[in-house]
Amino acid sequence: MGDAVLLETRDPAVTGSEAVALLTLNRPEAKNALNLELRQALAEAAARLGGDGSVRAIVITGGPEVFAAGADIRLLAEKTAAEVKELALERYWKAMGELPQPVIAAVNGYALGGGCELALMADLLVAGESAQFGLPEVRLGIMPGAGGTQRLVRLAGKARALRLTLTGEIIDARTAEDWGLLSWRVEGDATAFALELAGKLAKGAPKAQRAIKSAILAGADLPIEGALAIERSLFQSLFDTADQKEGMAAFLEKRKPAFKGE
Ligand code: CO8
Repeated sequence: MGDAVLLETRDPAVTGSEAVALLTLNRPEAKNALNLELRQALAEAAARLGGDGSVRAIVITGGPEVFAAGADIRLLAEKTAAEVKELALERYWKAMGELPQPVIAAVNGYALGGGCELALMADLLVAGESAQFGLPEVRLGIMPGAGGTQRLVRLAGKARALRLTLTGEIIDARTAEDWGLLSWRVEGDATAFALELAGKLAKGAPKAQRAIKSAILAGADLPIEGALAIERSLFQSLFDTADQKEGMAAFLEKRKPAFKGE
């Protein structure tokens, strides 16, 4: 994996749980621009974490200064359409999109282009006060290509999605919050908040969390009847889990549940 992405399991003293993984994009000299090495490292880290049942929540960050300044423009500058198709950049996002655990993006500084798209892929988006979001591809003569147009229009609506993508405007954390892109806007650094949040999520019931992610993500783009059927089926399936028995017993016995992911 090299050192393009740093993967750490967090100190339980910080998060309250050792089941939290922190992924840090680590190409500060290029503002974490997503070159192939960084994309590959991200994909490998995501695949590893997705298969590790002991990891219950994942934070992805670019560090305190910048989240990511987008696709590496040096990689794409001379490419033809056929060559970009051949690169199949979408394959590097696949493992990230399939993570069963809750994924939190902690954004400080710029999240632009592909960096913004990566942040929008997360389940929960935490922005620090320095965060800035944009899909400025139009200024380079291209357009977002990793879900940006589609995720943005679903989150913020047509008026704001077209405003951001046609003008290349960059918006601050407060505006991103107004537009519905964020789960939390925090004072100061986003990563500290995200790690604390991940520690809490890591104590939750993993199968219930996974079912909730599936229902919301798969259901959001379906007609309501089909979406409700998915919800109903996932809801019912949770009654065959040990964690449902534990969660309800703990409530009735007035104690904290100890979920095992079973
Ligand atoms: N690609 C390559 N290098 C970059 C990038 C980038 N996206 N962003 C910054 N860098 C490099 C700079 O070239 C510079 O390198 P050097 O020191 O060698 O000159 C270094 O990082 C520092 O950058 P700046 O000096 O520009 O730093 P500033 O603090 O002045 O500005 C900005 C920071 C505002 C982030 C500025 O660098 C910038 O505007 N970057 C480009 C942002 C952008 O246009 N992003 C969109 C890229 S296109 C895209 O993401 C398409 C996604 C499609 C994905 C498809 C997947 C399937």
